[in-house]
Amino acid sequence: MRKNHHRERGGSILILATCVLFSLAILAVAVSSYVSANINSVSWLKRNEQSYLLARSAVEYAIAETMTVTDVWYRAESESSPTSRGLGGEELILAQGSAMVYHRTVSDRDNIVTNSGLENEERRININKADRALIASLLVQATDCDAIKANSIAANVLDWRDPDTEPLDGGAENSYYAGLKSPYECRDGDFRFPEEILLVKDMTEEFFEGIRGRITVYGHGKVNVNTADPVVLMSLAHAAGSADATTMEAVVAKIENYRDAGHAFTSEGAAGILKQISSYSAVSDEERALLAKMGKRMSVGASCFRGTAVGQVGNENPATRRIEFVYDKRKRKLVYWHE
Ligand SMILES: [Ca+2]
Repeated sequence: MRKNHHRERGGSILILATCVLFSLAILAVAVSSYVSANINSVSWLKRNEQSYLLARSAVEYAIAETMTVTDVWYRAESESSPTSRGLGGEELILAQGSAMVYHRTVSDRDNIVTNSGLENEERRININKADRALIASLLVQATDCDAIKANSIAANVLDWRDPDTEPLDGGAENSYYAGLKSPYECRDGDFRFPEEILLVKDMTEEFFEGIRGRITVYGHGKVNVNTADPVVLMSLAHAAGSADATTMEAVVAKIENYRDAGHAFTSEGAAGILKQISSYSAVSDEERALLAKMGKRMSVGASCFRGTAVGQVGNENPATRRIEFVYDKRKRKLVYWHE
């Protein structure tokens, strides 16, 4: 009897000890995975911070490169040769990881192209500076908007940004926006970012898709004839008015051919542009007249640059950070920064 009692006690102690050991084992596993998870997250946070700093370095490097460009006409695009390095597009390889700047553009016929380096912002039309004719022409050239509608939307764009509250012919001011089901105020000031144009009366998502890569709120307001895409060039021709389609197409083709041959326009004004084209291909009187009119909306300079800097650290599960930015060389400051 006594012996059995001892055996039962021994059994209970063994079960208890096993339970304690089992619990300790579970605790040890839990602690170790907690510690390891924390080590991993600390390590990831560190890599994340490093990749951010690398991206910032790439921004600084690209800005420094814009300072070394003395030619005002510098063609920032490298679309003619996608493998060549664009301005500020050198890959920085450091011990911790790598960083570089790239930009994406809507190319010739609506293809998205990724290029190394910076994009010249003056290849786009500045919606804070463009006149009604140019905004309407862009809508016609870049979307399926008809001319009458485009002219009305262009008036709405001008009303949105002008300080007065008196609608232009066919335009819309605060009286229209206040009467909407979900009313909002007309800006009566400059667009702060391109997407704001979606608030303008009759601007649809579809129209915006066509123009988004071709508009900006930065830069001096004239379009750089060295970097503008064919749709923007056609809009400039169209906005000049009066020329027939054949003349407009011929002028745009001659500008493109001149650039594609590796030349750049170097002097401001229609006369300089015309002189350079004439030295390369024959220009008819109609084309000459059209170029003279286009000249007032064109420049040859690049002073604003856009890019996306990407920093990356680690091979497996790399930490990646991106910074999209616009640098205004004339103002010597970053005018747009998005992380
Ligand atoms: Ca207004």
